[in-house]
Amino acid sequence: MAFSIKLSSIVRLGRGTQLFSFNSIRYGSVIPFKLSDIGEGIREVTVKEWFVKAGDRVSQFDNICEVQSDKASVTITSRYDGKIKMLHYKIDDVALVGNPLVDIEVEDDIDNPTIDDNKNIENSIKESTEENIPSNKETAGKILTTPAVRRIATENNINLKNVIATGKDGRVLKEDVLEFLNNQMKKLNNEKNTSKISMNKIINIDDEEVVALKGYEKHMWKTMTKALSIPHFVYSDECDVTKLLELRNETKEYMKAQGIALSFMPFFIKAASKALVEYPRLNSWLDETTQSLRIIKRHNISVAMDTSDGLVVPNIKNVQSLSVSQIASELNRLQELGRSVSFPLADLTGGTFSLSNIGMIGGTYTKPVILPPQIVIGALGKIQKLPRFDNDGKNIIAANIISVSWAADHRVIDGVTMAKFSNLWRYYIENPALLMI
Ligand code: CAO
Repeated sequence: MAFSIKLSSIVRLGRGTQLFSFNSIRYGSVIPFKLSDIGEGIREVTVKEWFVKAGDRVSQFDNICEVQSDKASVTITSRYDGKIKMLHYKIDDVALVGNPLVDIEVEDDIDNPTIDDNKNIENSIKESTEENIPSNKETAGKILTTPAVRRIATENNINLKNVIATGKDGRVLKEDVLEFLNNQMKKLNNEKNTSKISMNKIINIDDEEVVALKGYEKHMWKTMTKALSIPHFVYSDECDVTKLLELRNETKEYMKAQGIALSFMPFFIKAASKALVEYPRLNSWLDETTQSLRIIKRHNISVAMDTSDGLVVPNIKNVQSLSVSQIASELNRLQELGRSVSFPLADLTGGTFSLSNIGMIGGTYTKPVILPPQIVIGALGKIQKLPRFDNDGKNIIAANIISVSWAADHRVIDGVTMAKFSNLWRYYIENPALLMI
């Protein structure tokens, strides 16, 4: 469910007359279509896919491109009818909010107008804008103009004080605003060319490559730097997963027939949720400013996921109400999104407790890093066949062992609570039938 930016561009000019849209003010005008503010404090995005190329015709709401911030993927749709003149970025380039994504040669509502038609349009604009000027000469911060022109300026983040006015009595005309826009475009293109030249200078060294951090990598930088200030208490243990292996082997094929790939992870997740029922404080967000814990009843379990674009941590919502197979199905869905690296924002936000399974790669113990504002993360090592004493303590048997390491924010969680939680989690994992009830 990627969200799209959809803005109506119909301009109504006085007395309810709908004359034309802003994008058809002048037939053939080239308009920089800028990346709008997409919320969540996102200032820059990486361009992941173009749905258009130069020369393509687009209509309002047609898909232009897919961009990815450090939080989500967003499909950008056209605000204009017209022809794509130029794409400002290549795939994987970083685009800044407020800067042009593409140039669009906008079209008039009237097909192929003749010069006279254009004149008529211009005239009707003039007439209508004149009609819209209030009798007391409406001003905006002492700038004399019409509401329609002011709206165009607002849509394009233009401060009217910077526009050279050529109208009567210093009035800013829409032509002035368009001229200003054109100049800005030229300036921006020059700046882009200059920065490209200096960047080439840096990376054209034979034995080095400069790689700028992007998207999820930048997010990892931010959250992990923030996590540095958290005093981590780490508690590790091992757990016999022999019964779990059997249970999973027994059910795996059946689940596969239902279209669900069942790994160990859904059991680890369910066991964490069941243990959280007993230790609800661990499912919290820490508010450092008010020094308070927000204990959350929903178990939105975040799962560290390896993707081609780096570490992403989507979460499975309301695990407390889900069965193991429902968790498996949700995990499959997230893994599918991980393959195309296109997570909707909703899957990436709201996590309350984290698990990281790195065991399919290897490793025994690891020290996981907490994902603030959460306060606990668990990490799993590789399942290994290891010699262990049986329950009587007399015979050595081949046991299937997995190690688990919990990291807790020691400002708010003490070691004993973490150890008790871990024991309960281990109990569920060693008696996995309980997870199916
Ligand atoms: N030990 C041994 N085998 C394991 C295992 C473990 N701890 N965990 C999973 N496996 C097995 C699975 O059972 C599966 O085998 P089958 O094909 O026989 O079923 C295989 O390894 C691959 O598993 P998977 O990756 O498809 O599925 P999963 O549910 O176990 O894990 C996910 C899902 C998203 C956790 C995993 O794909 C992933 O991305 N892990 C990396 C997490 C990570 O990057 N952690 C580090 C964070 S800090 O940088």
